[in-house]
Amino acid sequence: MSADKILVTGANGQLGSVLIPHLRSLYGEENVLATDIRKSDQPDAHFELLNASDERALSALIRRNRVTQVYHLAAILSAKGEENPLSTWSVNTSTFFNVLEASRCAEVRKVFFPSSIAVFGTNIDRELAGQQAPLLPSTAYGMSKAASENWSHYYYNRYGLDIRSVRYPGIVGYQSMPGGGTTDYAVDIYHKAVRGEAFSCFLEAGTTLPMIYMDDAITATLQLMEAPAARLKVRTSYNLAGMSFSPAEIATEIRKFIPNFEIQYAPDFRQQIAESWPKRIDDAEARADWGWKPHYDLALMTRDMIQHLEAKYH
Ligand code: AKB
Repeated sequence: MSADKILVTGANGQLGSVLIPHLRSLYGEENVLATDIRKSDQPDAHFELLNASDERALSALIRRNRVTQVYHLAAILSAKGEENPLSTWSVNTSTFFNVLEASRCAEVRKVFFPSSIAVFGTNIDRELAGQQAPLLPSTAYGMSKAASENWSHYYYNRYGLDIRSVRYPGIVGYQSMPGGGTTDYAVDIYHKAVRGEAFSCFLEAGTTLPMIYMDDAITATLQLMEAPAARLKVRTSYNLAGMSFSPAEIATEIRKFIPNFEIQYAPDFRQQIAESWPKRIDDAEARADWGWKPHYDLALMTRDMIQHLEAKYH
């Protein structure tokens, strides 16, 4: 079998920009094609502009490059998505359909699709969301992810397309900034703290949400994509957990390193989104099926974030 050729959409985003170097070290620099709707500010010989809503362009690119794996990361996130729900639905689902169809009709062997904890709503026990909990999302973003999960299941069963997916919690990392999500505060807070600035939090002090450290998110993604297909029983999307914490808890942890760190609370519309999501995720099936186990908790993550951001800012 010839070498894998990987296509990543949404390559400039929070996850893509960190995942791509990992993919390149696994598959070879020239075998990972990064694409995004906007040009990257980093020079990259293997980058192409691509609007994944453009079915023909996506399909041509997949064929031209003999792509065998697609990581479809392009999406509008939960908070930004509420500004224009219909266009969020349209962008998120149309790009996904384009990936599904282009993959099915070409030589693509595997697709990675990021789902989210946003697929859950207030109809479940928010203390711990199980793998099989019914999905009643509160946002257009969540609805687009829930529907896409079902379409993944459909393409797998009907066409044998090997689509793999996790429901990411909020991703926290020092390498890149998120944009348009409800969990974004958990990245921003570290940047403000290390720069010696006070932080105004758009969620209330006690709002607990599931989160994961970037290193663990990357490990989980690669582990799932490398797992033998026969072991994967969930073909919608796997629950994935890292840790859970509230803004007050992260502030307490930060103060162990930066004692004079100040936080104020000014909840906005994102509070309601956060309150519709579970506080904790039960990822027993990911652990059993492909050996998932997170490494980072809040204390370890905080130490690492602060160390890296100190080096960046001071
Ligand atoms: C968001 O906040 O929208 C994302 C997510 C949890 O999917 N980070």
